[in-house]
Amino acid sequence: MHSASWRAATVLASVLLVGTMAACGNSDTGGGGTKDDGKITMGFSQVGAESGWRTANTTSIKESATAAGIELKFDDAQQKQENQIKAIRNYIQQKVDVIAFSPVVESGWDTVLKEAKDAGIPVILTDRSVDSADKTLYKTFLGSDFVKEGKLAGEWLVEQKKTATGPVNIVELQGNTGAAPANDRKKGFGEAIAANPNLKIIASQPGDFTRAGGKQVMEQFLKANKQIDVLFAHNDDMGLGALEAITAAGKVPGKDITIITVDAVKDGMQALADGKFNFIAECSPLLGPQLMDLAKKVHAGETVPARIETEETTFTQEQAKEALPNRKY
Ligand code: GYE
Repeated sequence: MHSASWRAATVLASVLLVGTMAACGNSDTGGGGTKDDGKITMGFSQVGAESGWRTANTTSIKESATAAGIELKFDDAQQKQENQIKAIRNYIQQKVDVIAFSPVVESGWDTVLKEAKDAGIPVILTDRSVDSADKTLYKTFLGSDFVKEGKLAGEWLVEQKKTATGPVNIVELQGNTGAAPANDRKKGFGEAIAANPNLKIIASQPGDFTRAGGKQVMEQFLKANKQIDVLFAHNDDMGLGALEAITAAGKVPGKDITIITVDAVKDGMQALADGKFNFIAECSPLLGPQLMDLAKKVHAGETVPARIETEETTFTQEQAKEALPNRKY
């Protein structure tokens, strides 16, 4: 019921957005813009380039800005919150029309968000959320339900291991410390596997959402733990890095160790189709078109839904084989 109502909200949000786009379509001022040239300027602060997901997300944002006629100022924060805060302050100084960003961590944004609000610049949270108590500091949050992704991953495992009579040892590769998808995927997965007391997380460490991080932490896990049955990696890239460590340890990924990841980028889907991964919960990086629609709307002073959720699915090995030829990212 929860997911059905979210779906309805998402559909409703899309309908409203399409309506706005149509309404703005013929306007030279870009939806009630106050700038001389009528063009909306967006300042976007990106987390970094840590994963295949992030690369696809950046491409989506850049291409959609061009398609929507929005002038994009783009900054790569290299996974550092201080760089994001600096970029946002620059955008405020430059008096951009809209600020959008994907917060590298959840906490510590109140001051800079307040500065944007005081300057009258609307902020759109993209992909990841913040934990600010004051919800008026931003207009909306566009992105996935990360708890749900973790839950879907955990539920699949519960089903796979329902006949297990002894302990099932799970290791977990977390995203960067303090990031919404790391916190939420951990939570959702943990809640789902609680259904079977045989399923135990024996080690859990951040691998920073990168291949190098995934490889390095998996090496440590393999050294420290004799029996590892399952790996849950918070994204494909860490899972892909872990494959190298697993193979080097003389184990067969996808067989000796069941591997579950999140994202479903092309390389992850290939590993799944090849039998090296066992299950992926999808997380869509293609947020650009919706983000640009939202920017036009908030710039025009229209009310937008406080939360817009991305539609996602899951993939088994068979489903990955089918989906792979048409996968765009
Ligand atoms: O899953 C991971 C990326 O915030 C949803 O960040 C995003 C996550 C994604 O580095 O691959």
